[in-house]
Amino acid sequence: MEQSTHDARRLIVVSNRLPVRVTHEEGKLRIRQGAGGLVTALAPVLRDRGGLWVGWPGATGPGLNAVCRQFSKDAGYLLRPVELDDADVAGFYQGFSNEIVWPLFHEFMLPCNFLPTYWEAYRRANAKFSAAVAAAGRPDDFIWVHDYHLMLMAKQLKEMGKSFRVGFFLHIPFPPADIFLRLPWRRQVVDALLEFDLVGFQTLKDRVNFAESVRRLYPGSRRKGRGQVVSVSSRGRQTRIGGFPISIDFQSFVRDAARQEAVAAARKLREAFGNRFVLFGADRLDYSKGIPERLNAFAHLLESSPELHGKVCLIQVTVPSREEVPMYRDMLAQVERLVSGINGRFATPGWTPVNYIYRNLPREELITYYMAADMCLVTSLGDGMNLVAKEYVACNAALTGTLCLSEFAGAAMEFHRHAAMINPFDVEGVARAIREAMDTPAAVRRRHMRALRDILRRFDVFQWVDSFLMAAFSKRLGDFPTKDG
Ligand code: GDG
Repeated sequence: MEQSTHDARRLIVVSNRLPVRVTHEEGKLRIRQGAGGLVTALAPVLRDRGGLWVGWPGATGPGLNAVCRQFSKDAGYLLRPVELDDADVAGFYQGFSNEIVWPLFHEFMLPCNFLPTYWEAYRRANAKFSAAVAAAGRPDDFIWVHDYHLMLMAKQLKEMGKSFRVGFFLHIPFPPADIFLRLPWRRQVVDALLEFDLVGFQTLKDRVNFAESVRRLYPGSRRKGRGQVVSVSSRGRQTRIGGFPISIDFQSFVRDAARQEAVAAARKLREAFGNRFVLFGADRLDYSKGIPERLNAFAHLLESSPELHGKVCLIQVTVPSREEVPMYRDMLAQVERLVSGINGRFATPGWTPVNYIYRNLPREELITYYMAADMCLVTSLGDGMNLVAKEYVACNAALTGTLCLSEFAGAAMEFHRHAAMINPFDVEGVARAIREAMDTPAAVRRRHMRALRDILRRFDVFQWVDSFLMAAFSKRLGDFPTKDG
């Protein structure tokens, strides 16, 4: 019943970036579908309903609308580019989004730069996205807004006289109230979020944090319901809030990891490392991912366990990110210093402790590393979910690997029973987890990996889309069915 209600509606997805890569090649604009779980999960839904994706293409120039139209024809759903000017990019994207919301929501106070001009730019840019939706939307469309760049849209759409049903999903954590309430524009942000019909968070912890901020700002607010989706009412308005842990297209990773080429490449990679225990990490270069902490823990392992020299190595893939922000440039220098410090100190002929890769690998290559690694290190200091953890599990059909997972990643909520859980700030604890994994009998590893894969098989990204949409259209609160009911 519920399914048919939401199936009937056209969907408009809104995200800061369109799910495409637009590049200038030989003086012309080229457009390609971006990678990533979100677009994989949403593209078929958009195609089925004749939907629309609204966002910033990242590049601009004459011919942009034409390449978007061409892409729309091929992809089966429409792209609606929102053009941002340099001032928007500086104040809204680099400023408010990346120098305020990103650090604050990940509980890093020091990088926060609470410039009032950033707030103005944020409002202005959000209004551009809202205007694009207002112009393209039909009254019975469902608008699904993604992430922290666009928290003001439901309110702005109402101010524009539009009464769409609007849902929001936050991909990053929602911080504890004592952190969130330091935001100078906290009331405006909370008021705007409460204008959505449904606000989705990665975990119940994020939902609880949000509800607590609402309660602190509006002591008269009330919570109703139990389970995955509850409602908060404040000043006469009811908003549904829920936990919807995002996932990956599990079967596509399983398929790609089963390809003959992938199996052969993983075998070759393993041979290159011999009998060594291979640790693996892959992250965007971001302070929330705990890369220096991971390197420090690895250095501690080598320092405290000389018998492991030559027997263990770390492959660290770091993907360039936000290179225009000074703090990210500083972090790159810090990571490179740490890597060369470890290698300089411990390397011997034939053994390089840290294999450092600073580029975006093609997906097939990333999968090869996932398949070959004995342990994946996810040491986030804060993370909405962490899809690397899930992709590693999906690629480990051989059931030989161990997932080492930060208790501060959203994925911990689902995976904590079967991963080696660590506090990323505790170098001794992380080093211990690595040593223990090296000594864990194969049968125990298999059991845990199988259990992790069972969780992922049931909760994949398609189930995530379904449960969010069902919750958005249902009148009831509580839990929303999974793929198998
Ligand atoms: C935000 C939230 C939340 C990494 N290296 C390469 C590569 N990757 C891909 C992985 C994965 C993605 O990047 C990273 O996803 P994460 O979830 O780990 O992190 P964020 O980018 O910070 O994402 C996060 C997510 O939104 C979804 O809601 O889980 O908490 O911060 O898919 O595969 N991909 C390729 N080459 C690489 O070298 N091709």
